[in-house]
Order: sequence, then structure tokens, then C-alpha cells
Amino acid sequence: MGAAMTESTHASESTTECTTTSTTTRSAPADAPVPDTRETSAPGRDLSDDTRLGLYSTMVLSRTYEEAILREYHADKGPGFDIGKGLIPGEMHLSAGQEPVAAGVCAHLTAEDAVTATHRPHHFAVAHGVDMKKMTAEIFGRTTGLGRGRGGHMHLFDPDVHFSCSGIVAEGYPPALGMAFAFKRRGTDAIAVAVAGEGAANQGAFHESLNLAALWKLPVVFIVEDNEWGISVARTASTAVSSNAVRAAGYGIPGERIEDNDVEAVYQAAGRAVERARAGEGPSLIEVATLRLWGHFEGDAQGYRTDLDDITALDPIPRYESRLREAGVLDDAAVDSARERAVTQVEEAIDFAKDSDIPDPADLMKYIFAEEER
Ligand SMILES: Cc1ncc(C[n+]2csc(CCOP(=O)(O)OP(=O)(O)O)c2C)c(N)n1
Ligand SMILES: [Mg+2]
Repeated sequence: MGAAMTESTHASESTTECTTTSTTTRSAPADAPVPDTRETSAPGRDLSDDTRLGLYSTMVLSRTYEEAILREYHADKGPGFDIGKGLIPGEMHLSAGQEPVAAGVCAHLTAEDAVTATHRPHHFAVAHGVDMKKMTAEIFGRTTGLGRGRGGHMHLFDPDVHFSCSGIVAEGYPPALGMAFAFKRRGTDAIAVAVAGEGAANQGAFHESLNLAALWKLPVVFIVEDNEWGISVARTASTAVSSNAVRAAGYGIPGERIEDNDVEAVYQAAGRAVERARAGEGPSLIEVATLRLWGHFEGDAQGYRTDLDDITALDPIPRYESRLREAGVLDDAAVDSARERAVTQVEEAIDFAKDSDIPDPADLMKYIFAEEER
């Protein structure tokens, strides 16, 4: 990617091919358990109240989690922001604003399905049910973490739910093909979801993955999160293609673009793609016009951005909350209940991480090779 910067407006490009939803009138009881959104609405039909509440709760949980990580990350960076200091040293890429993508896609998955996410992975990890305590311990670099504290926030691996991610841009795509190939050979109906940013869609790994998955009819759903930026490079400065969905046609697979960060439209499109993959009909690609609410990484002053003044009005969570209130699906009690549940779960995970040990430097060379005890 080059260093050029160009002005860019959110969600201004191609047209959506998706339908959205009907309205409903039932209010959720305040103390209702978190609804299980998996398989509760058939793709293409109107969403049930439970599904809509589930999408909302997943987004709230993800945002609550990242607000807590943000708080802990900045707690002790010292004067002048020393990135190597504090409870969470190193880079931090947060996904706030992109929750609709993960919530809408993962609502169709089970723990048997794989998700390969990006360097901005938390929303997909939360939505796919990665163990929050172990994930948080990993982010804090503790021995109880998913990778014994060796990977950090860009390298979260949870075999229990087939989740992985990587700091290498476009790296989410090729391993998804491997897992999909294994699922197919074993005769299961499990699928793999591969996630990349719109910047990654200009790399070779993206194109090679689409080509081979299409040729072998692999059960993969390719997701592109178009947040309009690759670090400080605007989308319009990195490609002449207005929608990555059209690139799917070059490989003979369906492609769809969802506008306006619409969680219900994502849910509907993902339902179609997941159904196609499970039925053995091959891969699909979905691009979502989403929103990077915060910086590329924490500490990013974002001087290159021209859209920050109005950005809070685009926050997808209050927008969806209003929509569900108007539809009579959410009320004050249900909102409070979703937030309280999220805060409890998140703070337990933060406490777990803080109470866990930091790895002994003498163990630095352990767990590098497969024959070592996990
Ligand atoms: C192969 C590779 N090239 C470059 C980088 C440096 N890098 C990290 S994030 C990033 C931008 C990614 O943009 P995008 O794919 O749109 O994802 P976003 O950060 O917007 O979620 C780059 C270039 C990298 N990590 N890996
Ligand atoms: Mg991007």
C-alpha cells in the first residue's frame, strides 16, 4: 500500500443487494437470559425478536469488552505514551464500530465452525464464543492465556471453537481454506469463515484463496470488512474497484456488498452464504461497509481523517438500539440488563487476567515446538 491520503466519505459507494427487516412489537423481559441467536431464524425470512436481541447483546458485549481493554491499555503508558509500558504492552487494534459484521456472521455458526480473523480480532472472538478469560489473559501476556501469554492480542488461538487470527494482513484467508478442506474431507457440514480488511483485498493471498476455494468448492464464507482505511491509506487510494463484492465474479462465486454497517442485512447475507457453504455449493464473498470508530491502533492521532466530527452519530450500537426501541423489541430494562450482563462477564475476565502469573523469563524457549507439553 502507498502512503497517499485521500478524502473519503463513509458508505458512499455501490448499492446494496440486501433486504432488511420487518418490525415487531414484543418487549423483552428485563431478566431474560442471553438469547441464542444461532439457527433461530431461517435465512431470507424476517428476523425473530430473539435473533434481534441476540445481535444487539453480542454487539454490546463486544463493545463493553473493548472499552475495558481500552481502559486497561491506557492505564499506565506513562507520560508521552510509551507503547512498551503498562499492563498491556505493544500495539492494540480495536474493532469498535465493526461489531455488526461479527455479530451478524457468527450468529449462524457453532463451535464446530472455524473463524480466521485479522489483526483487529476482538469482535469476532467475542461473537464466536472464544473463552473470554483466556483471551484476556493472553492480551495481558499471562501464563493462563490462550497461547500462554506468548501471542498477544493479534495472535489468539482457541481450538475449542476453531478460532484464530494473525498480525499478517490477508493471513485470515489461506488457513480458512485448509480448515474447510479438512471439514469437507471428513464429511461434516462445518464451514470456515475467513475475515480480511478492505486493504487486505488488494493482496495476493486474497485472490489466490478465492480462486482455489471456488475451484474446489470449499465451504468458506469470505468476509471483507470495508472500514475505508488501511492504517492511514484511504480505500480510494489503494484500489480502483468500488466494491470488493464484484471481485467475486472474477472467480465464479457469489459476491454481495452490505451498506451502512447494517447488522440485520449482514445477518441475512451471511445466512445465505453459510447455507450455501453447508450444502456443499461452495464459497461466497460478503463485503460490509463498516466503520472504524477509533484509531488504526491505540495512540493513532488520526490527523489524516476528515470524518471524525460526525463519527459518533454513525456508531452502530446506539443506532441499532434506537431501531429496536422503535420496533418495540427493546426497552430500558432490556438495555440495562444487556449492559449489566456484559459488564459482569467482562470485569470477571479482566480480574482473571490481572490475577494470573506473568511467564517466567527462564521459560522463554518453551512451547515453541510441537513436541513440548501444551
Ligand atoms: C503482509 C502485511 N503487510 C503489511 C502489514 C502492516 N499493516 C498492518 S495493518 C495494515 C492495514 C490493514 O488494513 P485493512 O486490511 O483494511 O484492515 P484494517 O486495519 O482496516 O482493519 C497494514 C498495512 C502487515 N501487518 N502485514
Ligand atoms: Mg481497512
